[in-house]
Parts: sequence; C-alpha cells; structure tokens
Amino acid sequence: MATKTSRLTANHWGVGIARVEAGRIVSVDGHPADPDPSPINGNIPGSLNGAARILRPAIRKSWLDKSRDPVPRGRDAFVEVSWDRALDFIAGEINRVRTDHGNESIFAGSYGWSSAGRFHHAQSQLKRFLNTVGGFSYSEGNYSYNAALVMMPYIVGPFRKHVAEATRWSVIAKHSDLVVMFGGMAMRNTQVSDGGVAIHRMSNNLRSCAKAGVEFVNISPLRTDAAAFLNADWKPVHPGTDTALMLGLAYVLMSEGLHDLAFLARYCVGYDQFEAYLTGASDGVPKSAEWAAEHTGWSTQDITDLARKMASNRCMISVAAGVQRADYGEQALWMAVTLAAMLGQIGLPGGGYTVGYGVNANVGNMERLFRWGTLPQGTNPVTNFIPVAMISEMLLNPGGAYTYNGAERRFPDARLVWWAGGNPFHHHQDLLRLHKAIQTPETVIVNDLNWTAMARHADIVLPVAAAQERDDFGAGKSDNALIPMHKLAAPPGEARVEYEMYKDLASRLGTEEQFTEGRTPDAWLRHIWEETRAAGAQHGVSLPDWDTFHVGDVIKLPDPSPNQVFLAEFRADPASNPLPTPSGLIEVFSDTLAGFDLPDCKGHACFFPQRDFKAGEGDLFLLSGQPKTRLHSQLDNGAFSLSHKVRGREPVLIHTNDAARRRISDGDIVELSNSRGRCLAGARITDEVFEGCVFLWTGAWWDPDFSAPQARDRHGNPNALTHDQRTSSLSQSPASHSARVSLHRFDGEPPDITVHQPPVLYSDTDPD
Ligand SMILES: Nc1nc2c(c(=O)[nH]1)N[C@H]1C(S)=C(S)[C@@H](COP(=O)(O)OP(=O)(O)OC[C@H]3O[C@@H](n4cnc5c(=O)[nH]c(N)nc54)[C@H](O)[C@@H]3O)O[C@H]1N2
Ligand SMILES: Nc1nc2c(c(=O)[nH]1)N[C@H]1C(S)=C(S)[C@@H](COP(=O)(O)OP(=O)(O)OC[C@H]3O[C@@H](n4cnc5c(=O)[nH]c(N)nc54)[C@H](O)[C@@H]3O)O[C@H]1N2
Ligand SMILES: [Mo]
Repeated sequence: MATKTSRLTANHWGVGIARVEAGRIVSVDGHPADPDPSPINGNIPGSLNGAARILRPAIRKSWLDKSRDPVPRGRDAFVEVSWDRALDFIAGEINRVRTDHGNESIFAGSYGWSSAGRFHHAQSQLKRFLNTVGGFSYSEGNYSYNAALVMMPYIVGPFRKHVAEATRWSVIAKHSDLVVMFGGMAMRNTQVSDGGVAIHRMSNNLRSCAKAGVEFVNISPLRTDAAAFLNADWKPVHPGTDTALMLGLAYVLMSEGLHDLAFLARYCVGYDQFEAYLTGASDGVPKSAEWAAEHTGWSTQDITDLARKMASNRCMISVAAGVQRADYGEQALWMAVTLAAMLGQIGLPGGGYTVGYGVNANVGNMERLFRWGTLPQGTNPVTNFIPVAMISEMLLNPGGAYTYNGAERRFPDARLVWWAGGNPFHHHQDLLRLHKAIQTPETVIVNDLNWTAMARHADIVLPVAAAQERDDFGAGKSDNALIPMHKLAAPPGEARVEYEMYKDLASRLGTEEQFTEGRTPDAWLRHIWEETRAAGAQHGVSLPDWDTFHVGDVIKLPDPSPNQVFLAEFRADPASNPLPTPSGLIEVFSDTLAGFDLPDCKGHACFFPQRDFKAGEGDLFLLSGQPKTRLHSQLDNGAFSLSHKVRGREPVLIHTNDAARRRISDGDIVELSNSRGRCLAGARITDEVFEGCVFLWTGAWWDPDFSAPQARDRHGNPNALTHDQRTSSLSQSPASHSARVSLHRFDGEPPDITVHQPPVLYSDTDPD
C-alpha cells in the first residue's frame, strides 16, 4: 500500500502516480479510480528533466554589469550566481525601493496558476514573505472570467458563488430537453480544476444527458467544442456576435409573445427599458432576426426556429467562460441572463442559464463541502492594486489614471516587479507591447521551474522546486478530494523549495520569525492539515491524522448539494430570498451601471461590433482557446505537448476552404500576422473549425526572433497577435478572443525553436 501510494502527486489536471527510477521521475500515470484521467501527466518527466530547467540562480548580464547601454530584457544573456549573491541583491533591492519609493512600488501580483499544493502555493508564499517587509501592490481578478466577476454582482449576484451553485448535470439529464451552448463545452478543458481533481466526472455525466435524449446546440467556432457523443447540432456564429444572436432570439420571443411577462414582472427589474432597445425605439435599430442574421452568419429562419424551440422546451442556456474573453465580453453574459429571464425558466430544474459549464472539471458536477486549511498570507499594508489585465498599461503609465468598476483609480509606480507562479508572456495579450512595457521597471525578479519567456525577461531568476519535488497535499478549489503529494525526486541543480528561500531572505531583512512563526515546512503541513481536519469535523467528516493521510490514498468526499438547481430558492420566494443586487431582483436594466455612464457598458445588454473588425485588421478571426495537451504554458516542453506540434510549431486549425484559397497543405509552416505582430505555426487543415476562423492553441512558449519583422515568434503563440485592450472600462478584463489576422504559407527555411533550450549562460567566474 505505502509503496504504491507514496508515489502520488496532485496536479491541476488530476492525480498522478509516478514511477521513479534512480531518483528521477520516468513516468506519471492517472489514478486507477479516475474514469477519465488526463494525459497531461505525460508532460511531467520530460519537462522536469528537460534542457530548459533553471538549475542555478541567474542574473541578467546588463543588470549585473550596470551597463550604460543595456541589452533589453528578454534578449540578454545571464550570469549564474550563488544563492547568497542572488538573495543579497534581492534584499538590497527591496530595501532600496521601499526606502526611496515606498512599498507600493513593489508590484507582486504574480497572477498565474502555479502548481497544486496547499502549502507550497507560489503566490501565497511570495505574498506572505512580502507582507512581512511592508507589503506590495497587487492585481485583482483573473484572465478566466473577469467580466463575470465584476459585472454579475450588479445584475444577479456574486459569480463565484453562482458557479458553485450551478445546476447539476444529473438534474439536466433528468429535466432538460435542450441545452444551447454559446461557446460550446470543450471536454479538453474539463481535464482541469485548480488545486487538483481526483475524479473526472464530466464525460460520464454528459453521456447520461445524451442517453436521456437531451438535445445540444453547439454555437462555437469549433465543432469539437461539443463531445462527439452528444450529437450536437453545430451552428457556429461569427466570433464576437453571440450577443447579436441572443438579441435576435429575444426579438422573436417578444414579437411572437413567447416571453414570460409574469416572470419578468415578478423576478426582474428594467425589462421595459431593455425592450425599447430590442424594438429599436431607443436607437432606431430593431434587433430583429434579420438584423441578427446579418451579424452572426445564421439564417433568419434558424434564429426564428431556435427561439420557438427554446420557448417550448425546458431549456438550459450555457455560456462558456471564454465567450467573455472578448471585446465587450460583459454583454454576452448580460444578454444570456436577459434571454433566460424572458424564457422565464430561471430557478426551474434544467432551465435558466449558466455561465461557466466546462470551464473546469467540476462546474455542475461537484462542489467543495468545506474550506481546506491554507497558508496564511498575513496582512498587506499596501492597498493599491490593478485589474489584472492592465499590466502593460500600468508599466507604461506609472501613476496614470484609469477607470475600473465605476471608480477613478491611479496606477502604482512599479519599480520592482516580482513574479512567482505565473507567466505573463503566456497569459497576457500583445506580447511585443508587453516586451516593451517590461523594460520600464528598475528590477524584475522571477521564480520558475523553466526558462519561460517571462524568466528570460527577468533581472534575477530563481530556480525553484516543482510540485513533485516537495511534500504537500492537494485539494481542489471546487473538487471534493484531498490528495497526498510526495517528494518524488530531489530538485535538480541548485533549485530550492521557495519557503526555504524566503526564510533566508526574511532573515536578511529581519523578519524571519514573522515569516516562519517558528515552523519548518513539515510543521506547517501538519498545522494546515489540522485546520482542514477541524473544518471537516464541523461538517461531520472525520479525517485521519497527517501521518496516516500522507501515506494513504486520495480521500473523496460527497457533493454537498447533488440535486442543486440554480436560483431555485429565489424563484420559490423572492421576497424571503432576494438576490444581493440593488433591487434584490434580476437586473435586466441596472441603474447602477447606467449611472457609471460608460461608453462601452450601458444600463442594459447591448451589441457592440469587435474593434479589430471595425479597424479592418486581417481577414480571419483568430481564436486561441486552452490547449488539450497541457495547462496553459506549463510543461510545454514535455512529451505529450511536443507530440502534437507540427514540425516543432504549435498547430493552427485552418478550414479546408481557407487553406485551399491560400494554397496551404496540412503540415505546412504558416505565418499569421497583423499590425501588432506575427508568428509561425503548423497548419492543421480541418472542417472542424468555422470557415473564416483560425484556431491557435495557447501555451507555446513565446520565441521571438528579434532579427525578423515584428520580432516574429517562431513557435506559435497567439498572444503575439492579440490586442491587449480590455473588454470594457467597467471590468477591464482581457479580450484575447477578439483578434483578426492574415495568414499565408511560410516558404522560407523555418528557424529552429530556441525557447526549449536555456538562454546564453555565463558562470560567475567567467571573465566577461
Ligand atoms: N490568447 C489567449 N491568452 C490567454 C487565454 C486565452 O484563452 N487566449 N486564457 C487566459 C487564461 S483563462 C488564463 S487562466 C491564463 C493562464 O496564465 P498563467 O496561469 O500565467 O499560465 P501558466 O502557464 O499556468 O503559468 C504558470 C507558471 O508557473 C510556473 N510554476 C509552476 N509551479 C510553480 C511553483 O511551484 N513555483 C513557481 N515559482 N512557479 C511555478 C509554471 O512553470 C508556469 O511558468 O492565460 C490567459 N491567456
Ligand atoms: N486542457 C486544459 N484545460 C484547461 C486549461 C488548459 O490550459 N488546458 N485552462 C483552464 C482555464 S484557466 C480556464 S479559464 C478554462 C477555460 O475554459 P473556457 O473559457 O470554457 O474555454 P476556452 O477554450 O477559452 O474557450 C471555449 C471556446 O469558446 C469559443 N469561442 C471563442 N470566442 C467565441 C465567440 O465569440 N463566440 C462563441 N460562441 N464561441 C467562442 C472557442 O471556440 C473556444 O473553444 O479551461 C481550463 N481548462
Ligand atoms: Mo483561466
């Protein structure tokens, strides 16, 4: 038992059981109890033992030399130094910046997924340490569903709570006739749940729906965004036009009297103001089926038919999280709520709307029973933060003004930037702009496992242990499993556990006792586990002691609400169970949002055409969803990720007709470009992508060739091409799905990929 289970590891994509030979991890397989384990585990051995692993602390050469003519960040060589030297530099920089400019000038939001593990969580460790030395500016929100986080509270209530309360798939199988999926429901994404997932339930739960005869409509540019066994009706829209389609559907409901006026009157406010927009009374443009057809590519008849079908069946409207990651992404969310309100099925089993099915393994499948123990981060005396997707904006406009969530705000003057557990050169848009923006701070520090593009933009690079190189436990944020995690191998080279490194740094700055509270990592794990046990006991769950748990198997707990129906209590009695909105009701019109008086988010859902489309950028829509072969950019140099590349480049899906017009064959290297940048990718020709769209997976490590036009990326990172304007001035969310590009075959000799090899490294003793 112990020999088998002592090789457990928890990853965001599932439990792994490792085979270790001569101190090295040679393979990681799924857990036998998992019906649908993720092959992403296959990336672990190659990446942890790969050439790109950071082995020693390193300092950017121009920074170390204090060069008057520095090589820009991201292009420079590095000098490997001792830990002592690196930590001395960092302690010196923290002291300099906080003395001369105040702690607000230390920016350490560090957005990113890092690794599973309750104790060794990279951001928590960094934040805890920095809080002992006066704090830091930070970031708020995420790249996943930020528009919902900011807007939903005004119109229905807190988004995260609502995702946890999503109607369960078992209820849909029993009660729904029809599921209309804006953005589909990509099975590839349900491999993942942050913090760890023990049982991948989505496939079986969706199969039950198919078996029960539930019909699915897949409104996504990718056919494969609906599992084949659902036999979904694939009816894509032009990207960015879901709101227009929903308006067309709403118009049909209204004009045929199919809307539920009793529901709108009892549970909503502001339908009349919205209707004035729908009919065109307020702006002269009726949002008719004909109008919607022009924008979306659907026929008038199809819009009319679907509206009637939705009204005459128990219908669940689903909006993929990714649909809001687009220009004016708030509007599709608000319009989905509005359309569902008009159908009047919100709060009924199998009816209403959900934003976020498919965004991870658990939505609609499972929820957490109680809160797990956690490493306390302490208190941050600095209060200034930025909306997470304004990173380039902040770096380029220190002290500058901006609008967010109805308030006028000011950027911090970030002099020292520290990133641990995230990769902005993966997650942010318009990477050439970010490359320029990140030249502005005085010092950039990055901790990572591998020489990612972000690590290459640092002045001080710290090599850290991977999740498989330290003891911990995993527990999904929304999955009910507790997973022992084992130190399966020693960190390579001089890589260290981050806690130990912060301890040494805190000792240099006089805060060691505050940081450690006298605990070793093992003592912290026991402490956090005892907190978890106590929380379990309050919920009637008896958990074993740490030593028993850590050598044992995964502990699975039941869903606290397996028959959950979203907003059922509100529907049953809205007076006793009001929504936490200003009116207590669903706000089809919001006085608060109207009062913000923003040009790009009004008092009700509106359609705005995409910016690139209006600006006449390239002739194809670029989509860039999550990759099935990895988590974002993590372990991109692992075997499973590499196995899907085309001649070393990230595959781009191109429709057969779009390829034929450009004389592109499957397996060709192609170049995608627009006014912001360009990249190479490997052509995969298919009828599974909507004609007029190209789909390039996210996560190929950015590999700019600074000798080529627009520093062409050799590898296929879509963020070489996306814009980094935000969804709107309300939520300032990322809008990565709204780029237009040109495409052609690349006939030159394709350059080698360099980013899976380390940068030029000198040793501290090298003369020069
Ligand atoms: N074009 C486009 N861009 C997108 C998206 C899109 O759809 N299209 N999606 C967006 C979304 S939804 C998201 S969530 C973001 C994701 O963006 P990120 O979360 O930034 O991406 P990851 O690749 O997960 O970055 C995690 C980094 O942490 C490192 N790491 C892992 N474990 C540890 C550790 O223990 N310590 C330290 N110090 N580092 C560690 C990994 O090596 C990796 O470099 O991307 C966004 N970007
Ligand atoms: N394997 C794997 N799984 C993951 C992740 C990963 O990196 N790898 N990342 C995780 C994270 S952090 C997140 S946030 C979730 C993301 O989960 P989602 O947000 O649900 O997924 P995406 O792949 O970003 O987008 C879903 C689909 O929306 C479609 N789409 C894009 N624009 C439009 C549009 O304008 N209209 C319509 N109708 N459809 C559109 C695209 O075709 C895309 O396939 O996935 C999680 N799961
Ligand atoms: Mo995400």
